[in-house]
Amino acid sequence: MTERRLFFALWPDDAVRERLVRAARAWLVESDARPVRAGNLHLTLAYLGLMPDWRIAELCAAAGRIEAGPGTITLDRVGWWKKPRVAWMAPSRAPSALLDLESALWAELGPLGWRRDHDEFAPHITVARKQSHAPQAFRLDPIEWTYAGFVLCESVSTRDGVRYEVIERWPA
Ligand code: 2AM
Repeated sequence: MTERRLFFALWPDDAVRERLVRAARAWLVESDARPVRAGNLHLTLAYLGLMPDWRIAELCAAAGRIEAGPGTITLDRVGWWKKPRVAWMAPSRAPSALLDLESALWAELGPLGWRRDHDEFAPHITVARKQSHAPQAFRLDPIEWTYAGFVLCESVSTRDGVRYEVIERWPA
């Protein structure tokens, strides 16, 4: 039996990735944290964890039932969480389309046996890991990101570190 580490996410286009990388580089210039590689940047909607790959079909069926609609996220805030040691970029205000999408996803995942492991959705994009101290203050030039869909991703461990691979895409 093959097990895979899976999560649903919003997957930025290349232009947004590039802006995130550039902004993170400017912000974390004096940090020894590990920047997330451009191709791995994403906004997690639902972390599912390790599971047998036969469950992918039911996840895909559940995702296919969602009707949420596209949205625009303005990433205008940076932050740092001490325990997971991650530096992130986030919207000050999450658009309702994004909140609806996350709720719709969990509404579908519940009957399949998944539970959110947190009370509140804190949409963010992790831009660096192993950030052991609070990074310097930074004013992020707002990055506008219009997304039109979401993805199911697999976290794959490689010799060069983790790589996220898109398994399937859906329109939002
Ligand atoms: P992040 O969203 O803060 O970056 C894949 O591991 C993605 O799922 C990562 O982006 C990770 O954190 C997110 N995630 C959420 N909960 C997680 C958990 N309990 N374990 C690992 N990753 C988790």
